Amino acid sequence: QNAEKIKLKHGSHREGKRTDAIMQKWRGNGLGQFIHWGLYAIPGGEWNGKQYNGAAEWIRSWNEMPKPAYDSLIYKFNPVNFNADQWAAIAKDMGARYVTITTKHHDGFCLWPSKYTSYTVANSPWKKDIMKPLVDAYDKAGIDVILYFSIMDWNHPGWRYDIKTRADSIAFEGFKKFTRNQLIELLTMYPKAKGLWFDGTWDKSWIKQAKFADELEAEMRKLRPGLIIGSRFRADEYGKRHFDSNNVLMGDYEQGWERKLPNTIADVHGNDWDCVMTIPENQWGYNKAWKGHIKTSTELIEMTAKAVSLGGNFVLNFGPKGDGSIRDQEKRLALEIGDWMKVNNEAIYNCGYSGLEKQDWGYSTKKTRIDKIYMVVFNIPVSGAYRVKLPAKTAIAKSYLLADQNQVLKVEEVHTNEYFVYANPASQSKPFVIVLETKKKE
Ligand code: FHN
Repeated sequence: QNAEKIKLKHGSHREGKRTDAIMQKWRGNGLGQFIHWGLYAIPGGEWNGKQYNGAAEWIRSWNEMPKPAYDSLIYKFNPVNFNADQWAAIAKDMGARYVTITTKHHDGFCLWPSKYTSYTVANSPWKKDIMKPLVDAYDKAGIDVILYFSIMDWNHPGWRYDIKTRADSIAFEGFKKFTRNQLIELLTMYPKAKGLWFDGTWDKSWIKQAKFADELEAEMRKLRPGLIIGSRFRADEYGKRHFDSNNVLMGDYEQGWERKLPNTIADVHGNDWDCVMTIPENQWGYNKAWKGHIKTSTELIEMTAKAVSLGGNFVLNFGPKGDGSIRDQEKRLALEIGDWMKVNNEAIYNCGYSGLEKQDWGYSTKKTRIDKIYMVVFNIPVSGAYRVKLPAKTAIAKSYLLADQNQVLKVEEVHTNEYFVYANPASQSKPFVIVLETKKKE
């Protein structure tokens, strides 16, 4: 469409994907881990013997939860079983290549000793910085760290949902300074962090700050060249979020895929994106009583493959307990995913959209810059024949199972550029990968 473009001062500042090495690395990560950890992990979704129905990290907003009682959880924050190296090892074994960690969620509690508020780890019985050992441990494990930061802050006296009066405006100006200070502080204290993952940016008060947020973003990018910031940070001057008033993505990647995945490549408009996913239903922070459907490792692997096949990354959330340990169910799932990744990660890392028509057996990914296609199989055809349609002038040079490269598979061209690959995997209970090495057709 040739719709006339609106002149925007605070819209997107780039069209198309970033091409620098830092972003290419991010794009090729495939699988990530999300960590939601804060004071909410202590009640774990329960207060006075009653179970909160919402997400555990939102318990402060529950009528039954007295705000002073929540806020004084800071005096109970003493995670004696916290071990940053163990967390990083779990992520590494799972195959995660980046991690997003909540430095501060909506409750305003800071996992780093911020100088700008007293509501931090420094004033808890634990006293010590949590972010530093985490950033160091994940970095040592070769996992990139992204800092999650909630703009909405229930603890700050200047926070407003909207700005209606002059008093609101004065209060919010103070809040904006505080927010800027904290962000510069985080980037200065943790220079290894590769990006910021913003949240809590949907309220009117923040949406009205197009100029401030745009300038702050520019300042942060200048301070840390290559910094990755998604589409949740700021709105344009018309209050449009994620995509500006000209429908151009704001930020380096689309951050709208929360607990859902796109279905076709058209859904992602040629942008980078990642999907953040919970293991149970909508629970991010630790909840003692997971309810409803708990995703299996096979489902999570399928989501990972689907995300990569549509050019995105898949980020799986963990909610460590108040004492710093990670629940057994999460550890088990991480191990199961990791077992699969150890054999099949070639189909996930540095892979993206294959350009091939979707087939019923699963999802296809393609290695960047190499003529290799990976067919990640979730539905086994009774016939043993896996249909694949290649672009014109492309042929299959060789096909084999990623788990057993000696098993060369029979390939038959059934129509021009349409093939059957015949496979008989040893185990039919796990997803598996068929590799296609392609070549130019003579
Ligand atoms: O309200 C939060 C929620 O608690 C959680 O942090 C998720 C993660 O993407 N973000 C918000 C909801 O969009």
